[in-house]
Amino acid sequence: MGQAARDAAELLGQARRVVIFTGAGMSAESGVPTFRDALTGLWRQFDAQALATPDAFRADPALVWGWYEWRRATVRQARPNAGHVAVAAIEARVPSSVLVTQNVDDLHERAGSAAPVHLHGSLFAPHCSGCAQPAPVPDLTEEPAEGRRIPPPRCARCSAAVRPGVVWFGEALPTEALEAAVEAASTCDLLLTVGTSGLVYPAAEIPQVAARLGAAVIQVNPEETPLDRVADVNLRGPAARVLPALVDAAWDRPHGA
Ligand code: BJW
Ligand code: ZN
Repeated sequence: MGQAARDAAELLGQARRVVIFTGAGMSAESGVPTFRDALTGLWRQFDAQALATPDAFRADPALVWGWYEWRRATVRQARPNAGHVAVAAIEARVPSSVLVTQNVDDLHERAGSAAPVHLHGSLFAPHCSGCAQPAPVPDLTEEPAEGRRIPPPRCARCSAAVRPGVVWFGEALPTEALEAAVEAASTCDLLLTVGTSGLVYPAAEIPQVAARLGAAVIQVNPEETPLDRVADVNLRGPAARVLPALVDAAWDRPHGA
């Protein structure tokens, strides 16, 4: 084990209040493409930053709804990886820990995390674009409908188009979730950021808030990110390998062994 890994294990083993802050890299090893790699195969002709906007949905609802149907199907076929399981293990070890995720999948829940704070909503909570009434999640299509336009269902109450329950560019984050995340980051002694590019605001402020108020910050990411300079320890590697090793080193083995 290298010095960075030993330092991280020491910090985690001693922390009383931990915030785990996750992004798309967390689910990459489950086969869910990251946001910046989101448009694979037939979707490659589009731009994710342009599709994840209210304007795109207004201009071509079937294109945007089809993309989200395909992503929902991809996530349903995916399984939590060893990294998600390690996150749930940290929560079990440190009772006053808070999991804050930017991810719109449900892999943390399926790995045993009881109540992740979802800053960017969920693929599984569509609602009406007119009256905001929650709409039922559509049935699983047999195959992910890659590259297909699918017209969104209509709201049972007002007949406006149903939209994905995610936060698009230019939209406000859910107030309760953002407040819970800021509160947790302001009062933790350790923040563990995993698999996020740290490019999208205001979510990217969360690790910065923790650091500014004196918490230690550990980052897990195979690549460099703007959060490198915020982090006290950078663990360069994939979440499904690095996180289980970190948990083992923090609690299951004597330090220095
Ligand atoms: C691995 C790995 C492995 C790979 N293990 N790691 C300040 C400055 C400039 C602009 C702004 C600003 N403040 C706000 C803005 C505008 C905008 C913004 O931030 N733009 C930037 C791009 C510049 N922000 C907004 O518009 C936000 N709203 C807002 O500000 O509202 C203001 C307002 C207030 C009041 C009223 C009205 C308005 C909303 C942002 C919403 C973001 N939504 C998305 C889409 C969700 C739905 C969907 O999924 O389709 O959320 S965008 C997308 O990015 C998604 C993600 O949650 C988010 C973050 O991405 P993430 O998770 O970091 O993924 P990637 O792909 O970027 O990175 C993956 C990382 O994993 C990489 O680093 C890899 O190396 C790593 N990795 N394999 C570990 N195995
Ligand atoms: Zn409606």
